[in-house]
Amino acid sequence: MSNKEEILARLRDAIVNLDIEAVQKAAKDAIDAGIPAYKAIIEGMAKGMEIVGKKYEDGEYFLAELIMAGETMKEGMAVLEPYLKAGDIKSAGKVVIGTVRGDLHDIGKNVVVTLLKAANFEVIDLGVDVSAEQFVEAVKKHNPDIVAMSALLTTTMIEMENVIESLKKSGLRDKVKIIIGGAPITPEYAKKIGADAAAKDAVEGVRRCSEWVEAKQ
Ligand code: B12
Repeated sequence: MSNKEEILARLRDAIVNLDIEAVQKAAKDAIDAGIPAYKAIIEGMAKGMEIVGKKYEDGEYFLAELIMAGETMKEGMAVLEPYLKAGDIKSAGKVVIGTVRGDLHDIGKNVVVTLLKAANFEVIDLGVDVSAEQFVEAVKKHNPDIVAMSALLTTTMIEMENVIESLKKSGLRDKVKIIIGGAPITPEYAKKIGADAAAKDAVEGVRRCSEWVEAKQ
């Protein structure tokens, strides 16, 4: 295993072990070793979150561990965030983003927000548990290029369709591109509900947003 692979594995394991000190140390080592910050997030810490999710499914971890894993990830993000600024993608557009109604998961959304900002986007972050009405109001108020939605629960992903329907009813649907993401989201689902794209991770999502904005310019 190369030094870089070893550091990414340490980032992953620190999340799984809910070890804040270890994640901070591994995040610093990642920067020192020249690993791009986004890679440390996606290929290190986010991989750890996947394992945490599996352990929860298997009954080995409980809600308390999920919360601790979320906190550990936030501490790691805090170390890496300042280094994301040197983003290699350059494009300026405006994005309204939120986690849909009923859903409180925001770690993945926050990764997307961080990478969007690093790529020079103006981001209006509506937070979690965002209703269709709130999305519509935000689009009216901010006139964004893109609406981005996150859902982590199979029971809340249906809210995305409600948001799109509400945008249609308000005559705003064709003014924006819509991208959706989160663990249960697939390109097929995006197509079914009339979104423009689905992204499997934040890097892919931000790349897509950049393409849309560049095509406009
Ligand atoms: C951490 C966590 C929590 C934390 C959330 C803390 C927080 N502040 O977000 C807490 C403890 C609060 C929590 C609560 C619950 N959770 Co939870 N949680 C997780 C866990 C372990 C990790 C999620 C995570 O943060 N992953 C890391 C991030 C980086 O990944 P991500 O979110 O997938 O995001 C990436 C991509 O999907 C993408 N992305 C995400 N959003 C978007 C948006 C756009 C626009 C784009 C482009 C990309 C994109 O980019 C991100 C980065 O690359 C998952 C398991 C899993 N494997 O997903 C379960 C999981 C999502 N939770 C689950 C459940 C059941 C719950 C609860 C119902 C538990 C309970 N009994 O109360 C509650 C629901 C609360 C609610 N109403 O929302 C289930 C969902 C099952 C299902 N299929 O519906 C999962 C899958 C666990 C499991 N295996 O059973 N949870």
